[in-house]
Amino acid sequence: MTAFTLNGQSVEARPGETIWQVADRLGVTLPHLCYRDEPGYGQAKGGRGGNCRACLVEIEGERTLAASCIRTPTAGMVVTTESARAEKSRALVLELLGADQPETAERSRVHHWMADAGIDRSRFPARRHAAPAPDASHPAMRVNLSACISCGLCARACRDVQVNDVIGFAGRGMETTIVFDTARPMGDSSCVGCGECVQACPTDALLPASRVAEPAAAQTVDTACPYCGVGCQVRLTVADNRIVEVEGRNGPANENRLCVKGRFGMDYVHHPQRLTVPLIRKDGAPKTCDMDPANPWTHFREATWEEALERAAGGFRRIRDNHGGGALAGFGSAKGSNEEAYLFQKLVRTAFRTNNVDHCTRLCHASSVAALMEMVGSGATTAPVRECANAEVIVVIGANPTVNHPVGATHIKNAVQNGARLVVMDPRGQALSRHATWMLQFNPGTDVALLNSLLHVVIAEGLYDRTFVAERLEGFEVLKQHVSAFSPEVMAPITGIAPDVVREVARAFATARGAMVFWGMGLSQHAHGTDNARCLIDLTLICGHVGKPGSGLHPLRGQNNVQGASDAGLIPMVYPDYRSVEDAAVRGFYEDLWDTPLDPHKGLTVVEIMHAASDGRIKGLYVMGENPAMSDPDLVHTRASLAALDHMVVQDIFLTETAMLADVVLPASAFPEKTGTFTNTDRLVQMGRAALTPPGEARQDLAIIQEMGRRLGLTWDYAGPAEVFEEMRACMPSIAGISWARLEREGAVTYPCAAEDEPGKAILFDDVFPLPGGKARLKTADVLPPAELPDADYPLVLTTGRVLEHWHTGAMTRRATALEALEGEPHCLLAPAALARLGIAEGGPVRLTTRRGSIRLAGRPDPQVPEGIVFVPFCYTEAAANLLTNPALDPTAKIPEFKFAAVRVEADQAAEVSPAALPS
Ligand SMILES: Nc1nc2c(c(=O)[nH]1)N[C@H]1C(S)=C(S)[C@@H](COP(=O)(O)OP(=O)(O)OC[C@H]3O[C@@H](n4cnc5c(=O)[nH]c(N)nc54)[C@H](O)[C@@H]3O)O[C@H]1N2
Ligand SMILES: Nc1nc2c(c(=O)[nH]1)N[C@H]1C(S)=C(S)[C@@H](COP(=O)(O)OP(=O)(O)OC[C@H]3O[C@@H](n4cnc5c(=O)[nH]c(N)nc54)[C@H](O)[C@@H]3O)O[C@H]1N2
Ligand SMILES: [Mo]
Repeated sequence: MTAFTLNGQSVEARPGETIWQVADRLGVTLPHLCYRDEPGYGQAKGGRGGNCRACLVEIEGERTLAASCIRTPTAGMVVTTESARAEKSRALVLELLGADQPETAERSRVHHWMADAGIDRSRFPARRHAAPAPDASHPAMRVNLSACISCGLCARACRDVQVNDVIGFAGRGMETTIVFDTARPMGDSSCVGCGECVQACPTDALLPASRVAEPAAAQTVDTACPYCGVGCQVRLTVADNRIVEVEGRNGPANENRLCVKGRFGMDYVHHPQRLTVPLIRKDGAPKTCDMDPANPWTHFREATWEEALERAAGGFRRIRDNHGGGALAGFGSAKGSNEEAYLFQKLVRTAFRTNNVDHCTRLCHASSVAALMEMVGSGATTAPVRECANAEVIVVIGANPTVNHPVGATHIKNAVQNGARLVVMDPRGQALSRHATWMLQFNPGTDVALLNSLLHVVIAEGLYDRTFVAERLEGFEVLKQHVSAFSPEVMAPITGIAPDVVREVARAFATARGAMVFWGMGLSQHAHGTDNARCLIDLTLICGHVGKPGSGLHPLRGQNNVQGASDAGLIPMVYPDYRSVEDAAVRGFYEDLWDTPLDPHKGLTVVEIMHAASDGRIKGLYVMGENPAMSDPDLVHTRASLAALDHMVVQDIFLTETAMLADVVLPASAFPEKTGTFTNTDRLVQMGRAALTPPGEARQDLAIIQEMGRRLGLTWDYAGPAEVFEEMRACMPSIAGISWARLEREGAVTYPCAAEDEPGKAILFDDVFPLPGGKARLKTADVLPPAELPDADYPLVLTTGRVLEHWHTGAMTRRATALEALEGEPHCLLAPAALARLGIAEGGPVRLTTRRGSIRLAGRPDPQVPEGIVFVPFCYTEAAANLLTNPALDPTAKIPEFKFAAVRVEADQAAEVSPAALPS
């Protein structure tokens, strides 16, 4: 602590604290414009402000006034903020800056501080005549540089915080101005739309387009983002039951940051196609996905809730009573809350009387979870994303975080800025490649070969952590023996990676003090996905990179609540907290708790349920918040299976492709309309709070599930999510210490958390693994080919995935105005040379055909895609990628091979690619 005098009082500064921060902490208000007291903005690279001079203070013995935002006090310093000289100087600075502020700049902090200082208007003439014309080229943001004070916060936001490096400065003196790339319109630049600059801008120079005019009577609500597993905390500004602005809050996972979807993609909730009344299929209407989501009336009629619920539950009752519970199944939602997931699985197990309950995790990290469970005894991440700040080496394999976990990616890029070395292993290049020390662009589907060769080097060169291996692991000798056959030289022809590079990476990884390992769908979505994960976990374990700072296994969880939905038991083999349905003692516990006999056999998984539907073993399906008619593999078969069901009930917010095949459609609540808890990829349980009321007659998901339960004979009477959460705590030791009241108070708590006075454990397994004997178990895997290899008829490799602006099946994001404006065209990506060789013009029509289906879309050149591969995002209903994909399953995890199929690519003869099917 440093003792000094502030306005005549003795005060103390904490280490590193500036005069401004001390003053602020003690309630002394000082204007500030170029300075932002937030994580990331203080980083060394861009300096920490100090250029606007609005925060000047007087320091005894110094001739000039000092900018308090960059000055740290020294012992005995005498600082005055309220001297006439300081006050006058600050007022003058504000007046000078204010001279250039347009009158209309309602949100300008310059105006705010002027008013605060009692200045009505500036006495100076406006000087800046040369400001460029307002730029409205971006669908989500407006640029008006006549309000810019050149404070540089936007450039720091872009370069230091989000590390996108799009905004820079051009010009000198009075001509200084910010530019996007080389002075392009914002909408044509490489801007990824995160809006960090808008959030940072202290004037109206950068504004969200949604809020150019200030609405009257706005309120704010603190909640979370509905998209990915990073779990960003947001503040919604709401007026007239509409969201007018989204800003990042200082949550543990996002530190005020957001990405384009979170900030500018929330208006899907206001889309005119929201379901507002229950629908019942008209007698005889064909079940087809070929209908207009804006006009359900061709195939459905409106019903009252009473009729729709009775029809929905009555159908399930009839099937259960005639064919047994095993003829029913449910798909719960990783987009819903923990409480909804828990009640949904409880409904399936106790009212349907079957364990046939699953969700999208099956299509996602099922293989990672299977491998983690058998090897370390727990399926969750062992350390949070932000631990990469303490890592010496960071590995990203089979994941594309700048696109899919954009705010998580900023932490990775920040760590690299601060000296961490990054290894990216991916057949495709990506935005992280340029931050990587090693970019291993290896052949798709050869992860086991690559990882085994890394294991080979680490063991052959004796680089593994001997103590960790001896004390914490089982199976090392078998692994050592096994990988001796997989030298980098032997594997190189398979992986395409030079042996020297493999050796270098192996050495850097093994000798790092700490290493964080992130992985995603490129590793998991293979017919050998569990083997891929096993090898990666082996590598991490033998190097001892678990259970200490800067280290950990982190399968980047996808949906905002896929971790929580899995924890809550939306899985056919386990009850909440991953306890086996086949274990009699566990089953007895749940039979007591839920006061009903339970099915002793594990249930069917997502793709197995589809098969059972097509051969008539499953007759009734309840789908809440999933869109399998777009997200499952081999859609021709999947859609036929769904259409073959006797009875399907879909509870969603839109008439999705799946809902189009339903018998009853129930209009539900969207994320900003509900209160509940959500668990992110870091195991952080966070509170989502209702900010809006659902449209029309749409109801809360939790209420709909309960009503369904009652009509199936359950005596449920939960007053709301808090009561459900309390029941969950009673049967889930992992969250025993997280009470609803605590969550309301703290907003976010990490599990496992055993007691209310414990903080929750962010880094797991520092002493034992939760397996009998306490040791982790190494596994071995052999190199096996993907299920379907290219041949003469289908010579290329099809890989599918995501784009930044869209969410999965497009149900939400294609109805978000800015996102659809940014990326509305169905397209595939090919190596530029491959596109040229096929005679396809840039963006020209392409036909992709596999053994299962054919789609037509625009062909775009992308130098990041190697020859021989075509990449297709699966969000476009007009060109659904899953019509093409291979349903071959991993034998352990039952995950389909979304990342590899044999495909034929041709220039399409017909004139042009059809425009988006969704009416605006
Ligand atoms: N914008 C957006 N963000 C999302 C989502 C979304 O739909 N849109 N979905 C969310 C969900 S649920 C999930 S699960 C995550 C998924 O996030 P990611 O795991 O990042 O998802 P993908 O883009 O499907 O695939 C990741 C990478 O795998 C690579 N890959 C392909 N084949 C192979 C291979 O054989 N080996 C290796 N090692 N890599 C390969 C691809 O080139 C790609 O870069 O994203 C979440 N975030
Ligand atoms: N080809 C290919 N296919 C894939 C993948 C791939 O990489 N390639 N990835 C797979 C992966 S990792 C995943 S996770 C799955 C995702 O597959 P899905 O979960 O089927 O995809 P989403 O589009 O996220 O579906 C969410 C649905 O919930 C609805 N919804 C949103 N919020 C709410 C709410 O609050 N309440 C209710 N009731 N409904 C709501 C949305 O309208 C939407 O219909 O896709 C898988 N499919
Ligand atoms: Mo996922």
